[in-house]
Amino acid sequence: MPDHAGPPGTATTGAAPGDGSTGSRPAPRRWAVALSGLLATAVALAVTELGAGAVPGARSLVLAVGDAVVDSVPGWLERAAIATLGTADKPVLIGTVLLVCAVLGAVVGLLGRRHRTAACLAIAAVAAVGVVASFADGRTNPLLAVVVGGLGAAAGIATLLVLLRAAPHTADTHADADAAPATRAGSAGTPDAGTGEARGVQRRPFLQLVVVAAAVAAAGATAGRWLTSPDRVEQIRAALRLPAPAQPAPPVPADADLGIAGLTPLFVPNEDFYRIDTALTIPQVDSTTWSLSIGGMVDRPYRLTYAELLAMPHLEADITLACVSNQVGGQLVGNARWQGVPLRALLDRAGIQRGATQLLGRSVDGFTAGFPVRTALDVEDAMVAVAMNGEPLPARHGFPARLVVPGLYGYVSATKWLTAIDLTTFEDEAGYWIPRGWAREGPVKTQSRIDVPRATAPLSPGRQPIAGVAWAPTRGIEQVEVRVDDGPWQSARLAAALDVDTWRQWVLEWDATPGRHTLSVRASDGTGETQTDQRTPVAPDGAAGRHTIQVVVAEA
Ligand SMILES: Nc1nc2c(c(=O)[nH]1)N[C@H]1C(S)=C(S)[C@@H](COP(=O)(O)O)O[C@H]1N2
Ligand SMILES: [Mo]
Repeated sequence: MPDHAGPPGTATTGAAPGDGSTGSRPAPRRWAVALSGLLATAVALAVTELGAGAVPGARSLVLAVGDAVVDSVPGWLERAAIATLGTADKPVLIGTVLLVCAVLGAVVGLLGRRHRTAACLAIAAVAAVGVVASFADGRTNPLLAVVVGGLGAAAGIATLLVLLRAAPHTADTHADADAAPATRAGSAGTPDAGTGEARGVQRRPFLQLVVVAAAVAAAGATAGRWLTSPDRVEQIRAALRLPAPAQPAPPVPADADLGIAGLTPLFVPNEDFYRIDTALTIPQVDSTTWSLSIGGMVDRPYRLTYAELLAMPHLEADITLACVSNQVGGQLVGNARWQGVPLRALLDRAGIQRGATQLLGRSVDGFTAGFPVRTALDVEDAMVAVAMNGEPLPARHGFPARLVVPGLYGYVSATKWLTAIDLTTFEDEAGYWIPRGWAREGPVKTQSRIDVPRATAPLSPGRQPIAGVAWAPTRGIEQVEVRVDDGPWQSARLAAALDVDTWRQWVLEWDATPGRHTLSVRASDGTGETQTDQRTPVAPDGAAGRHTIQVVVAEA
């Protein structure tokens, strides 16, 4: 009696290690090969995850595929997905990629039932898709992607071969008495069944290997995710000490924040600050291995580590950041105190070459945003920021470094998880959103918003504030006016101005009378320009129009 305690099938597969017919030899059971393929794919993915976590500059192939999907779907579909799925769009996408991998894995296993070489090649092909997706968005070092993908494929193929050899057969002449009894003899309904031999299904050794493969996959994936986990980067971030800025922001006047209940605070706390980005998962960038390169059309390209960036003289500035997708009256705008290195200092050191017209920021996640070189040099306080409201940038707002440029919408300027600043031209390369239907240049439009009263809140008659915020970064807010119903435009009281780049709170005391009322606001910026009444949609260059709300005041 042959001993099959070792990897079963070693004696029988020697004749047909690869493709080709297995002759009269029984084929492994379908469920077993499907499971083998699934696990082989899982092990392959886990190894790529581990590689992505362990090697700086490498990145998850699963996420690369997800991002490639996001990048290649038409803009309208991306917006529709965001509209219908909301913040669930990203988990749904990643889940879909994993599900497709699982199905492909099972199919690969079934293929491996009779065609092992083909199945091995199929696993390599799945890994290759991930590698190619990594090339496409250019966010990983291509060589690292090949290495990580290759290791994953090798691990997957090895797993597949081991499991296929061990997979129980529909009929097996070498039935092992210790294995599960042949209770299902004849029930499989395969052509091989019913040879009259004792049919043992060698399940136990196979299932042991299944457990091992599943454990390897789970451990690899967990370790890989841990290495890039928020917890780890959060620990690094929490231990950081920021230098005192060489050029601190001017003191905040006492009456810069009116302190009205329900009114957005002058500085939006980091936890409440709006977040907009295309990232599937918040990039967790290790500041100890991160660096920023300054290159392209410059005389002296160079690279800075995080420590070097911290060692340069810092500037502190209060800058209101706005999203081009902000609707009139919307919440995609916020004000924070930023600290970082002035862009001009970084550019002077590199020496900008004649002909460079665009400064393109590149993110570790492949996102890019570009704006005129002139803006980078002329707009005071444009910076590579490392801190937000007195703490290192939160991961979701771009840790370890991001661009902040007063007066420009985020989509053309505020690159988070910044990894490179390239001097180029607008003809040579366009930022992420430009080919997706957004304007090449994105100056922030003068806007104002009513925060108080809330349109939905029940109001009682009598004296109460109408209050909100108004912004026109780089130009400043000169005047805010409020109109009740068809009355005259009345000047609101403005909070003290911090800076032209900072929004201003405003308030108008209103003697509310019972009934339904329409409240409108309009701001005038430092150039004397007043907000237009003409509403335009957010695309292509930001919403225009005045915020108007309806309120109902109860009877006394
Ligand atoms: N890497 C990266 N940076 C990015 C984006 C992005 O999608 N990816 N979105 C930009 C846009 S559209 C805006 S409005 C701001 C928002 O910055 P916040 O999320 O810190 O508020 O980030 C900008 N920087
Ligand atoms: Mo944005």
